[in-house]
Amino acid sequence: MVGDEVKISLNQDGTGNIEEIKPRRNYLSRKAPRIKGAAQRGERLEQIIAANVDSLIIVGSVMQPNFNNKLIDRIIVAGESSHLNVKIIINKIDLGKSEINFWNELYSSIGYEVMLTSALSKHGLNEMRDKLAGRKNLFWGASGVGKSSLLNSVFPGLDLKTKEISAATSKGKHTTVTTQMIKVNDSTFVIDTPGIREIDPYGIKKEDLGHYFVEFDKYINNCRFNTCTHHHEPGCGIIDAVEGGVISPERYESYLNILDTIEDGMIF
Ligand SMILES: Nc1nc2c(ncn2[C@@H]2O[C@H](COP(=O)(O)OP(=O)(O)OP(=O)(O)O)[C@@H](O)[C@H]2O)c(=O)[nH]1
Ligand SMILES: [Mg+2]
Ligand SMILES: [Zn+2]
Repeated sequence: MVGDEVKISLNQDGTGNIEEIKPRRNYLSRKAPRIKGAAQRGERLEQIIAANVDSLIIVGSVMQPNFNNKLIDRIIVAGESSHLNVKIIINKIDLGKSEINFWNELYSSIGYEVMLTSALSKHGLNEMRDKLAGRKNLFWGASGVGKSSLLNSVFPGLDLKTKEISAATSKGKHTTVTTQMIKVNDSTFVIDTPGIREIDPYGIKKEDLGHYFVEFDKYINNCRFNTCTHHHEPGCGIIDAVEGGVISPERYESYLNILDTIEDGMIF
């Protein structure tokens, strides 16, 4: 996988063989996406995106395509369950910013670093470069939000392929097709990935999902049952906190939305 540390042996002709894959410190994965049109048989397998990552940089855009908080929350769950440091970039702020303050404040208030950027007007790019320094950073998000454009703008010379989004659907065209890691200086790496349409986090049980919504943590001990899924159970500390206005309804809705896609009693 991208990010794996391996031992290789060199052949005389300059090619090499992988002899050993070092144990992974962590890795990011999701359930392998459904194949369009194909009948789904059996379990969906785990698809590993990259290994040994320090920061997961989740990228969304103000518009073209519209900011998709549900997708962001799903990616956050994948990152938290892999114990990665998670940061959020809201790109294309040159296209308008007012509605974005809401999301900026929401994610900041629960402890995530949020960067507002524009690859076009260059806003926020110095801050972005500083936040990436000394780490292995994986960029993930929907197609067309500007992951490759941002990387090109921050690290001149990268020359990653980018393409305009579809005028008809305002969706990206899946321009980046393979995941690649690039060393941008002695201690900093970036991993550009293909845009995703959907993400189902892999290997999460219903009763564990709440742990990957970081702001739920304080209230989970108030739940009457320790297997509470914060859905309908009486005496639920999370539902109380949502009703009391201390957990955002948008985040709780995302939680329910993901919970709904986890099959009962299964680690999927
Ligand atoms: N207005 C504006 N357009 C941007 C900005 N960043 C990127 N774009 C444009 O958005 C389009 C998509 O950018 P990409 O960098 O290819 O997006 P991506 O996230 O890498 O997309 P995939 O590789 O398909 O996942 C391109 O036409 C970019 O020029 C920005 O900050 N502002
Ligand atoms: Mg790209
Ligand atoms: Zn509960």
